[in-house]
Amino acid sequence: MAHPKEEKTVIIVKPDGVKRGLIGEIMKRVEQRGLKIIAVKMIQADKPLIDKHLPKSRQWIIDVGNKSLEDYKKYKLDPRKHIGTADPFKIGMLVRKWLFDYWTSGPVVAFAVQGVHAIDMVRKIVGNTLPAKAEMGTIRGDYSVDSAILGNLGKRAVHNIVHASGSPEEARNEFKKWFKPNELHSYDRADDDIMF
Ligand code: FUP
Repeated sequence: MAHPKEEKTVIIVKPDGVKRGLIGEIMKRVEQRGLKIIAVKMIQADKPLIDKHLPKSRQWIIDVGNKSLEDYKKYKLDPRKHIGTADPFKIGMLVRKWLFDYWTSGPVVAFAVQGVHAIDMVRKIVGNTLPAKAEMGTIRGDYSVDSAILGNLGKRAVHNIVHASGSPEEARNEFKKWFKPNELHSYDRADDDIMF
């Protein structure tokens, strides 16, 4: 097992985050938490890269569909009227298709982060997947109110500014897809000895 200070995760500022000038703000929040940025790159993603990045499992697609359906339930709206179905798998498949357009609509900035409980800490900084549900103080909560219902109405993915690996397995896979081993750097942060 890697030392807790060496846990690594991937953050990707999505095209809306880049176009809104939020790259620096996102990096600042990561760095001020005591996490170390060990790689940074700007990429214009294409469809094959995003196809590799997005999970393909039936369960992930159903989970995405269910995220939408929870909102319809909460606001007592009928998903059939917006997107013609209430089937989580069908909704998840539609969202997966819209995600290609979103992810390739401009450059993204991928950065690799290392530090104590990096995966969970970064998820906390990023906030809930759906900005309308994200807490204030998180990136998604502070910079967006977009929702699944609004996205579906516009036949587009939710613009949630940023992606972050959700688990150690996801982080391992995302490192392979977004970075070459020689793109990851090693250095000491000056505040390391004081913080820990
Ligand atoms: P996250 O890890 O927070 O990015 O969330 P997921 O891996 O579950 O990814 C699902 C992606 O689908 C998110 F970017 C949000 C998007 N989504 C929509 O665009 N519409 C929906 O109704 C539900 C999810």
